[in-house]
Amino acid sequence: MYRPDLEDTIVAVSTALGYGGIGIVRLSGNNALSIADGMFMAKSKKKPSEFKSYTAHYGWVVGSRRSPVTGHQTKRKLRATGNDIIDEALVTVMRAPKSYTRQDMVEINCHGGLVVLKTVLNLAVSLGARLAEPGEFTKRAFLNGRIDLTQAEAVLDIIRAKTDAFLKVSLNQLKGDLTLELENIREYLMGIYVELEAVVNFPEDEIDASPRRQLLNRIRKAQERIEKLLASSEQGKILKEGIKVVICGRPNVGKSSLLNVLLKQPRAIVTEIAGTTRDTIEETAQIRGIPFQLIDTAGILEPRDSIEREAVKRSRLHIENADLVLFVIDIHEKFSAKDKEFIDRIKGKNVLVVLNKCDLAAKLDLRKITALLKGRKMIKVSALKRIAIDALEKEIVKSVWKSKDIDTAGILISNTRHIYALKECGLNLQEAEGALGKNMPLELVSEGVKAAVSHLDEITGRSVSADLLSRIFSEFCIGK
Ligand SMILES: Nc1nc2c(ncn2[C@@H]2O[C@H](COP(=O)(O)OP(=O)(O)OP(=O)(O)O)[C@@H](O)[C@H]2O)c(=O)[nH]1
Ligand SMILES: [Mg+2]
Repeated sequence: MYRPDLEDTIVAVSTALGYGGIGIVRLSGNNALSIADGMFMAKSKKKPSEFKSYTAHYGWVVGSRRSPVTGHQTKRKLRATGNDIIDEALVTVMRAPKSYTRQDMVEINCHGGLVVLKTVLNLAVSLGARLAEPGEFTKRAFLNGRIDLTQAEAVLDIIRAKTDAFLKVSLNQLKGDLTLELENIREYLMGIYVELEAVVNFPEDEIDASPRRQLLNRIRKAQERIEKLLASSEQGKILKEGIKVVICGRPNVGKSSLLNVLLKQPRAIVTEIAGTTRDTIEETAQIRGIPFQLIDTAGILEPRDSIEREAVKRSRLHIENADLVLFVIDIHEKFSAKDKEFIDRIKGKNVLVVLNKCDLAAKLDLRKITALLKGRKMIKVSALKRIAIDALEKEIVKSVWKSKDIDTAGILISNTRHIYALKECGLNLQEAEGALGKNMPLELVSEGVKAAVSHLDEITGRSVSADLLSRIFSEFCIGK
């Protein structure tokens, strides 16, 4: 079948742009080998098209101003034809179908400089390659059936993983663990669908009450598997996106000191002057293997100018969107109306009360706090003297991470697209179950099961619109 999006030979710099020991220019497509022949001179005097698959060859990338280079040439001859050595390189050829894209591929390992890589890239383009779009190599791997859509998405997750735990989960997905589970459920549902259709089309074989009950149980089993996948999404999303923790409290209680201690670096300015932090400060940190987005806010309550007004607006917004609020109080001070104002702001939020400055004598009446923040966990720490910081970290993790362990061996759903489709699939099964239970026509049950299957197919990419595909792959970096 002619696939226009697979016909061109594409080229891209696959390593991050910037200075590096090496940089890789990657080609994929029918003409990858002939293009490489036109720009690479191996020391062995062999052409890339003569290289064995998966062998690396040392040589030079040579630029052609007038005509492409063919085979090995002496330096004098090179100069005479207007060619120049652009870089020393190592070239690997991976022939179809045993390559990332299932097409002929060439990887040119050059030096990792911006000018070098750009020149090599332009050279490939001048020989007929087209600049690859973001994620186009992985898209080809998907379109050529080497991986399914969840595996393609896992590649993106691996590149963007913020923690070891999420990296492991994404690797499982790339290995095909999620694909396997989804395909198993699909097969199971298709079995039910085929049986239902047989009865719908040959009504003389209408099933009686007992098989109806059996069918109901089977649909429920599939539903349980979908629910199990969905249940993992809370952990999955947290591992992927991080947990938003907002540090708030009135001025001078030690919010910025606490941020610095949790980050293990002096990120925010700390002074004894109340109102030191005016803008919100956001940083990411890993606490016990879980990614956190820590946000230090201004403690100002009565803004004096437009900058402070904006700061107050931002801290309110952050509190609204927080997964966890660290409400900091100075244990060395008496409870004040300002503390109370913050308590009003964090009503209804997941709050951990941090009683800071425990290295100093306590003047705070804890009963007031307990009464106002009923049921909220409290912990005494000293950001300055680093007292009980370990315990605080444990409490932070505990208040957002409900289960004991991070199960990186299993499947964790983390992709919003998957969550949405699984929910839809579950709803369709629920409808089918309802129709079956109420003795409604089996056509309705069959329709529900079929719709459920179509949502699974959306996830794996068995049936996916071109629009969705381009949306998914546009998130990739160029060269992947
Ligand atoms: N003794 C003692 N002093 C602390 C502790 N934590 C912070 N401080 C001091 O309290 C003062 C205020 O600390 P910051 O971290 O700037 O407080 P903040 O809540 O960020 O203040 P604003 O940015 O003004 O809202 C500084 O002088 C800190 O050194 C602590 O645990 N013990
Ligand atoms: Mg501060």
